[in-house]
Amino acid sequence: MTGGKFADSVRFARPSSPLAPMKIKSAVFEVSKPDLKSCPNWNRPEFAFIGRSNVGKSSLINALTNRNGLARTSNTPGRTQELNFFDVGEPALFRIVDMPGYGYAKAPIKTVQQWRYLINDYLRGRAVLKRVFVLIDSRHGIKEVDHEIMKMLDAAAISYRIVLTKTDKIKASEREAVEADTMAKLRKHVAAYPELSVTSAEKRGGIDELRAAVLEAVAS
Ligand SMILES: Nc1nc2c(ncn2[C@@H]2O[C@H](COP(=O)(O)OP(=O)(O)OP(=O)(O)O)[C@@H](O)[C@H]2O)c(=O)[nH]1
Ligand SMILES: [Mg+2]
Repeated sequence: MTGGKFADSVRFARPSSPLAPMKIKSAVFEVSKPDLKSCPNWNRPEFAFIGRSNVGKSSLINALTNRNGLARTSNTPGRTQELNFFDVGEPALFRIVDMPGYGYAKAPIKTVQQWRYLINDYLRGRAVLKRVFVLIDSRHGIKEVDHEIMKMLDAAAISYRIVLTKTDKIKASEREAVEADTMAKLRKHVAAYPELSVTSAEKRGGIDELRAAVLEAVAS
């Protein structure tokens, strides 16, 4: 991990143990935008969280930043409808972007198309996008619609990391099976990071490790 500006912006809570979790000192909502062209022309790196509707994107952002209610969550799929930008660090060093979900079959076709265009435009056209976190519900594994997004990221040479979510909802044996299946699938994708993050926002499982992965990507 580097020092200087980076070390000033995030607090490393390592008083006694090198394994103590790194913390994010500050995270604030900045702005919501409905399309790529209205996104501000910022120069800080961005880290986007994408995945199917209801996979737990907003909940995971709240867990990572230790800020309940920072990103709005809901039982009803389709809660996040625009690109939501959160400024992280003090002074601000990078942005986290919460995105609408894809693959929500019950939403009106026009709405689904709009989200799809927004996601594709943003992922392919955002110069400051540094890494994408692709969330996969651990109960379902990688579906065709996830596979399509992963292929698009491969083609655009955007590096991404797969994150399994909601692991508190499955048994340990099911978790092992979905981890193995997901690893086998992601090895076929050139832009996918060859490791999995396994998380539960609800029980805080894997959150410290994922936060470390985000902060390492920021510092890289
Ligand atoms: N049990 C459990 N529930 C979770 C977890 N993460 C999210 N949820 C629940 O799943 C639902 C959807 O979570 P969100 O964070 O709103 O999901 P999202 O991907 O942002 O959804 P959209 O914005 O609608 O695409 C909410 O009811 C959350 O409380 C988790 O780790 N465990
Ligand atoms: Mg959301």
